[in-house]
Amino acid sequence: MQKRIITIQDISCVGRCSLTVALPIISAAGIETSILPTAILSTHTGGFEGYTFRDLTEDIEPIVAHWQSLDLQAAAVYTGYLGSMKQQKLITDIFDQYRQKGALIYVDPAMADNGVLYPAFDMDFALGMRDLCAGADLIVPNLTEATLILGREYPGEDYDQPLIEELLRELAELGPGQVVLTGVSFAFDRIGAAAYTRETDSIDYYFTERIEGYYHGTGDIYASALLAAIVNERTLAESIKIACDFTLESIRRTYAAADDPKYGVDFENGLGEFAGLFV
Ligand code: PXL
Repeated sequence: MQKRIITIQDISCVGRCSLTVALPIISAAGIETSILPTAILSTHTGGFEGYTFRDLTEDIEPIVAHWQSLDLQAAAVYTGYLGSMKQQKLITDIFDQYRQKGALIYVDPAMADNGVLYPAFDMDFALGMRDLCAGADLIVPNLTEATLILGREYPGEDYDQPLIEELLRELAELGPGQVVLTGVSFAFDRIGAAAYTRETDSIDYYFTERIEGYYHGTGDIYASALLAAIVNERTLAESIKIACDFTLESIRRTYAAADDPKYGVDFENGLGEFAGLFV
């Protein structure tokens, strides 16, 4: 039976992040992608002025109630950028429902980068995200999000392997059995991810070349590719590699074209090869 992932994130109409990347990436991996949009924005909130924002919180319960009447199954439920704290509470109930159906609960606590929260969020929102992560099986924070969730100081570039491993184990203690930390770098020209599995207390790393600059939406691309690989039964170590390579190649194309990274990166031209991994 074909697998289905339910993903709960905003629609940023322009800017290649959240649902506009999750849908094509997960679909390309052969998985049906059902969506629960949390908000509709004209663009994402990173670097654009005057964007529109329509909150869709009111639609969440009726949509999920209808799905329940269909007994809709899912291999995973994946949350990304959320519109409000009320949504965090509603999603806790969705997690409970789908955990019972055997779904993997997957949280990308998309709320911050480079030591700062995204413009729409405050510390209360970050605490709500911590609670959501506690109820997940697998989480995929960047270093900023990891430190916000743990109430620790953001270390900037000033960290070493023992600190990363401490963060991984602390995050897993909150609840998730597996944690993937993104944006990890121990050498200035290399960047990648660290993956922790509590059951075996094991840590895997994967690094690629670092391309200079800040590229919007790459966390969402990474998270979507990672989950697509996991639901396609790749190991966690294989999946962090697949997601890192896919994200790097997307950044590389946008860098080579000198396109404005505010509009996200060219993942589209990697989808053919990505799909080929899963046939
Ligand atoms: O890529 C994360 C993201 C998703 N959705 C919206 C955003 C951001 C990051 O800024 O603003 C609306």
